[in-house]
Amino acid sequence: MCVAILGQSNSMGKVHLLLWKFTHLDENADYMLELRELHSFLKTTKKSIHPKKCSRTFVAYCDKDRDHKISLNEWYSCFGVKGKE
Ligand SMILES: [Ca+2]
Ligand SMILES: [Ca+2]
Repeated sequence: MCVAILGQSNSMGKVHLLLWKFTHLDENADYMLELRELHSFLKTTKKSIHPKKCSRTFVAYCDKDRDHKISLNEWYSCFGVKGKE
């Protein structure tokens, strides 16, 4: 299950970890995660999943405004964390 990666991290320091991961994955530093950038994340997350297929599922699940990119807010809400007000 691709969605299983979402429950991977514990609540302790989750926001901090997510922010670190986001900026780490955001190679071109535009504060949006594209499919290409998510591939490397999914590749390192679990070897048994198919990166291509799962990135699509991940984006479809998290991309609320359907621009095929994950913003920081979408990233947070996707992992069950509320973005900073
Ligand atoms: Ca980016
Ligand atoms: Ca989006």
